[in-house]
Amino acid sequence: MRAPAVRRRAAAPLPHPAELTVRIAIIATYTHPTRLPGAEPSIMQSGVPELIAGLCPDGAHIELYNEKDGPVPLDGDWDVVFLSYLHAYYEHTKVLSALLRRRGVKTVAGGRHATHFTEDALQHFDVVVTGEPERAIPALFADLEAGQLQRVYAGGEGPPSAIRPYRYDLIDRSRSRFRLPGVEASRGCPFTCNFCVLTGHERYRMRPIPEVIADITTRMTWNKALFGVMDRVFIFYDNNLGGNKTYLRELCAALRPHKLIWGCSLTFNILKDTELLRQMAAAGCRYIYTGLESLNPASIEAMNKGQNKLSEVQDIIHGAARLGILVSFGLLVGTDGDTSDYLEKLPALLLNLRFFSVTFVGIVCPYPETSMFETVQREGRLLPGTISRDYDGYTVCHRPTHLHPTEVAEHYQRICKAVGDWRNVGRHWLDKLTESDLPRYASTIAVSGLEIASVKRALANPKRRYIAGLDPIEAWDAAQMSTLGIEPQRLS
Ligand code: B12
Ligand code: SF4
Repeated sequence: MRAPAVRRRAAAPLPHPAELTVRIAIIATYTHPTRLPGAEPSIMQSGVPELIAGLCPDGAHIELYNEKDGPVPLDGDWDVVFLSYLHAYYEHTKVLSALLRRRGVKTVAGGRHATHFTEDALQHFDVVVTGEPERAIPALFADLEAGQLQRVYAGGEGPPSAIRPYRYDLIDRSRSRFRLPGVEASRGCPFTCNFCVLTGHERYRMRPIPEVIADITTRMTWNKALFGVMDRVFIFYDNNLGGNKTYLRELCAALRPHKLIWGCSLTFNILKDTELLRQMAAAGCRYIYTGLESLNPASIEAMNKGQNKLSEVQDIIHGAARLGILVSFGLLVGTDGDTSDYLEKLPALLLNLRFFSVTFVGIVCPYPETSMFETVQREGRLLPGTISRDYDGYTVCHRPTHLHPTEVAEHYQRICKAVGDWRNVGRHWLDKLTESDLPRYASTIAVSGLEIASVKRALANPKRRYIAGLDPIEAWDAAQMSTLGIEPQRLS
């Protein structure tokens, strides 16, 4: 066991906290939807490690890890470990924290789950940071240096100009083979979908455009893997890059001269604005992810997602493709508007629309901070035995209005198989490859086919039931929790 000493540089006078030579690891944790062990290296990874690294003292020794890329060595010589996790990774992250704390390493939790469940997290981590990290992390290091580490640092919601440049230089590409570099231009979202963890919590705020461009053009490091296909390609991490049209137009104008290729997430209303899409294409956008969620009007209404106009879906997909942008959609099953009849027909509806690029199929999840959670809890519809691990977007955690949980689970598996089927991927390639000759459009289409095929990877565990309370957590985590005396977080 090693004492959690904070190393200082040898030279006097007393160093400013900004110069502490503390040894830090920053880990974005991960557990797979199948609940089987195994990594899933991919383009999409959390950007939190390089974000927090940019807020750490100069001179600190910093290592970044994304567990999605592979296991993290827990015997590292670190003083402080920051852990970022989504709700479903909480049980696993508690285990990692316990193993690190046993060796005297200080652990710091942060993110949306830690912000909502601060008291619970305090039982498992030395420090909990709530809200955004820009003010909290420097304060934490100043206190660490002074030997007065607090238990909670409340970051709140800061001005977007406070976002510091990400430490792209610390990304280890030998571990993160496929991931693309990412940047934030905005935070929050102006919409209020009933299932979204942002709703009512995160106002839409935009960074000054020169700072975004400076990060991209002077600090970003490119992934040279895959024979140059990913060279000079990046993603925006924004939940909704289109939250303010004027800002997006100006951002595109500023990006255009740099001749880069990028992808982003934004909402349906932007996809209808052909002129704006044209400007995005000219600025290098080749990929847009949108939460379409459903092709059933009653389900869209139940989700409070009125910005999605279903009658326009087909025009939008093919209009964007002609401009050289692939639109990929996410679909959710198990919402209150869903019926067995609609879910049965869904694969056929997708086929009729020539709409093959669904890259995410999920089961709608009542995250505890959402209005959806309030409703299903008030109405006694949460399934008994639900724990945080079940909040992964692949597990039925409540009883929808018109469906039994087992029906949701069955439809979900059938739809994943249909969407991820190689015949569907083949149709996607045939349909889209010729729609534009803009540079990199073809490689976007080719790579996205693999993303579509990956939808069925969530089904790789034949024992999985996809219903809260019925699927055990990962064997390794369960064994560690039993040894360490850690209880799962019960949500119902
Ligand atoms: C990359 C990504 C993924 C990756 C990697 C996830 C990972 N390992 O963390 C993959 C592909 C695995 C994934 C999967 C899913 N994701 Co996802 N994903 C994202 C995405 C696009 C970017 C995350 C990111 O890097 N953001 C940039 C960082 C800087 O911001 P941030 O994560 O919001 O963190 C802020 C604070 O919370 C805080 N913070 C976060 N961690 C920490 C840690 C410390 C120590 C501190 C101090 C601060 C801190 O600092 C940040 C700045 O304020 C976000 C959208 C978004 N813009 O955030 C969705 C998002 C996180 N995903 C979401 C969802 C719903 C899912 C899925 C269910 C499917 C889906 N709809 O896409 C699955 C399953 C997740 C699960 N099992 O629970 C939701 C929220 C989920 C949740 N549990 O809260 C988001 C917010 C999208 C949305 N609006 O619906 N996702
Ligand atoms: S549009 Fe997307 S990010 Fe915005 S509230 Fe709805 S689900 Fe959340």
